[in-house]
Amino acid sequence: LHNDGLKVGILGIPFDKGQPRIGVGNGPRFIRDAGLIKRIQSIDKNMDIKDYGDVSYTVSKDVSEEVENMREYEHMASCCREVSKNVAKIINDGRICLSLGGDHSIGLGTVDGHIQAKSDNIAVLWIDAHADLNTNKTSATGNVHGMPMALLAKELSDYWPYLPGMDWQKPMISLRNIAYVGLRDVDVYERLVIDKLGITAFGIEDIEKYGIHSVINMALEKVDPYQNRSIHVSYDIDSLDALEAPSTGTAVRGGLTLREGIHLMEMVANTGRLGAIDLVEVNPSIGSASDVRNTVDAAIHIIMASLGHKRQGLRIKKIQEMPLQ
Ligand code: HAR
Ligand code: MN
Ligand code: MN
Ligand code: MN
Repeated sequence: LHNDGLKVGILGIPFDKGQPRIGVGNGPRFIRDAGLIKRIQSIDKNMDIKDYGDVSYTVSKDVSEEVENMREYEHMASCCREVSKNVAKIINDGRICLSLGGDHSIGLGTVDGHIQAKSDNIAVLWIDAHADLNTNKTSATGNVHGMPMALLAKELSDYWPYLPGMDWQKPMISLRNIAYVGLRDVDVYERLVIDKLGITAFGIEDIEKYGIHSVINMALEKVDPYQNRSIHVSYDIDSLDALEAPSTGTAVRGGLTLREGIHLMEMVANTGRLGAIDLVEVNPSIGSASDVRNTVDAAIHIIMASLGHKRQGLRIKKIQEMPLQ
């Protein structure tokens, strides 16, 4: 079996201060309560799964200063520092780190932890309707979940003011090793940066044109040309169409189908180099009970595909694997 012996570490990050809506902090609990561990274990009974619980943090004194146009900066900075440490530890334990958000500002901490553990040798797929590439000068909202990519990128470090208490965070990833998939709601300045710096970005129009399979092959070819990097998939649930995943803070119609989301994760799983996954922006306070069920279920399907679950449409289990009557 391809994934026999896979080791996984689960980290809950119930952080909601990167955006204005309440509820997204309950994402980890809802995803766990929907049977996450049992369903992952069903992929392979030999898989070694460890739940590391939820990250907690206190706002530290060195981040007490306000930063212009960054709401709840001190919370984001303090939380992400803990997230980074925890993610690095899980990866150093030899596990694929599955981080459950929380809003997407936590991506700063998860990618940073992955960078620390793999000494820079990572590639990032940012699967999202949004680019999350604003600085505090370009953001129209001040919501920090729209900023993690700009904080992570080496090439953008000169565009930030001094950020108190963020000295632990080194913008070590080059935009060369980052690709977007699923974009369809990008701000003017974000678009300017994408074009000017030549960031690999596949908008929803590209998926329409080339199909998800080719798009992911092209994206991986760009960010990991020698096929030797640890892959980080930061999966914003709002990359999916609003009908597939309605319970999220900034839903956008016309997005990925769940089939496309699953297929792209199967492709990443097949590389054998998946190092970390974030599953963010599931907000159980938005929509009806069935909206929440659908959104959480979509999240679990995405996660299962990333950990080696195979759909049984073409490939039926071998006869030897069936239980004897
Ligand atoms: N670009 C907008 C902003 O900066 C909205 C982006 C945030 N929405 C998300 N992130 N869900 O992917 O505020
Ligand atoms: Mn505050
Ligand atoms: Mn996002
Ligand atoms: Mn988004």
